[in-house]
Amino acid sequence: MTAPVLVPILGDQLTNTLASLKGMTKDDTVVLMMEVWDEATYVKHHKAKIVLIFSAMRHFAAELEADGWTVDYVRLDDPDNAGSFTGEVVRAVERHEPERVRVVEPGEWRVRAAMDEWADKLACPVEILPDDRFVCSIAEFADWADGRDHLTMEYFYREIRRKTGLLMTADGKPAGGAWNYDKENRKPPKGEMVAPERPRFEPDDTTAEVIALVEDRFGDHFGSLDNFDWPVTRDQAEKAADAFLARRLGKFGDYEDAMVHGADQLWHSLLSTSINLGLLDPLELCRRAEAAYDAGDAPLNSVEGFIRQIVGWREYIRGFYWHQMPALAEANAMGAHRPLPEFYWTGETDMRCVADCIRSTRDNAHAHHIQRLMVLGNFALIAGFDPQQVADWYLVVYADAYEWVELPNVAAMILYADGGKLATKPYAASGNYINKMSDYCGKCAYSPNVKTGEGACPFNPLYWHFMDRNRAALEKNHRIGRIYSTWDRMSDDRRAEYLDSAEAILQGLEPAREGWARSEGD
Ligand code: FAD
Ligand code: DLZ
Ligand code: SF4
Repeated sequence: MTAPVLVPILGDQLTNTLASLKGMTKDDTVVLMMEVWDEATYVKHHKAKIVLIFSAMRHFAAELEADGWTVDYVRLDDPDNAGSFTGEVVRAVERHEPERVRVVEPGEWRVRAAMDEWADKLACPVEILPDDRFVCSIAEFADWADGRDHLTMEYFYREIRRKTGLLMTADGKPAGGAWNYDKENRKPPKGEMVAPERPRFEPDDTTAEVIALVEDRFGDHFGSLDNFDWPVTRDQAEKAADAFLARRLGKFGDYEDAMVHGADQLWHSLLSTSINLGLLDPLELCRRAEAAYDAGDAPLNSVEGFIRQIVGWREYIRGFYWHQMPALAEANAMGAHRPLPEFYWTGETDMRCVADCIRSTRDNAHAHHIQRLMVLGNFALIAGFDPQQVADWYLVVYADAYEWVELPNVAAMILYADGGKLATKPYAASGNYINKMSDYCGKCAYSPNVKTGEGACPFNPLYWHFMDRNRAALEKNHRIGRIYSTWDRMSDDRRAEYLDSAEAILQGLEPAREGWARSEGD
């Protein structure tokens, strides 16, 4: 073989049509895949997240080999493992003496910064290709965003609908006459709330081997491996998608914002882990959902809602990340500095909603969107937790978390730490919202109807504490200005009761011990 082309494929690039493989011939290409310590520990990822990624990587490598590609796969327990992407690429260049390195841009800023140094460190040229698994490139998003004060997702989403033709009529109008059926995505959980079960994938020998490795090397990381059943191959991911589209898409729209104690899946797709790894093509999923609508098999509020999450929110969040980095990682427009409390890691709290979301997070490395946003995120916002600590938590605990998707959701969507570029107002809410959208409150130690003092739902006084302490920043926002009229109409004593109750709750929060998210000393 003449000097080959070395094609590193990262853990979230498990797509057999990846840009770096396109146009390559199998006999002059060496694919490099690397399990590296740095990636597994830059935050102490949930054990199930590491198992998912390593197992999916091993399966993907085997599939590429079966398809005729040469794969140089470096395992974590290889005694010569250099511990980092850069170290492993340097070693691989020494082994294979390639003509060049050809790689797809990574998802994360941190990795891009390292990759940009490869050209200086390697004895061959480096070609970094755009990741064409997104509908909107980083450059296209920047063109759309530059010069705008508010990066309203809805306008971005309409552009993508036009670009892809998804749910568009022949004369360029949105299907059904409206762009967005968000108002039809908010049914509270009433009556029978039992959704068809998703397929579960028992660990095979490869996954079992990885589970043993992770228990051995990362045993002190957060989370349980008892329920591990994520799809780890394209075939499994396709089965999960088939089951969602056939059996749950229909009610996805109605119950998108509903929460039920102990019901971790409801009508959600649970496809984010597979999409983010590259096992599923997001645009193809949307086209399949659209076909279900065209065939009369699923209603528009569900199909539009699902498509909006994927080609709307997911694409927008990724563009936003690259547009706002690196400042986004440091952003703290609300001046929030309170340490994250220990119960975010242990789940030991009397708040039934929070405890249930953290249980699902620990057991499944997953919680659904409204749990992440309106329970865990809302509490972090109104209690004023430090954005970097909150971002670390979300990056650790969810199996679908990579900084490009986690950070905008945390810093900009839930914490308003970007000062309102993404969200038009903070997603702050009292216990009423959670009571309306869930069955949590009935058996809680607190009551959403008690506003202050003994037995009060903590979300109630913290909501007003948040509004009061951030008045200067929020009062001029026309979407929340009227809230201050309500606050001002209360008597001085009533306001003091709210603030005193909130202070008592905040004083009672035990800060998390060091070492949950990052190794002590990092
Ligand atoms: P479904 O409810 O079935 O939605 C369908 C798909 O839409 C998802 O699979 C996902 O690909 C996409 N999607 C929906 N909302 C978003 C969003 N806000 N941003 C990006 N994609 C979206 N999603 C991640 O993939 N990784 C994360 O690290 C992540 N962190 C989050 C942190 C916070 C604070 C919040 C509020 C949301 C976060 N999300 C994240 C978005 C969303 O909660 C998850 O994508 C979703 O819960 C995954 O479950 P699902 O596949 O069942 O989603
Ligand atoms: C998250 C993760 C982990 C835990 N381990 C690896 C790894 O060992 N090798 C790898 O190629 N990728 C891993 N990943 C995913 C990477 O962190 C991800 O590809 C980059 O952050 C770029 O988004
Ligand atoms: Fe959560 Fe408050 Fe309801 Fe308890 S009463 S479940 S803390 S919203």
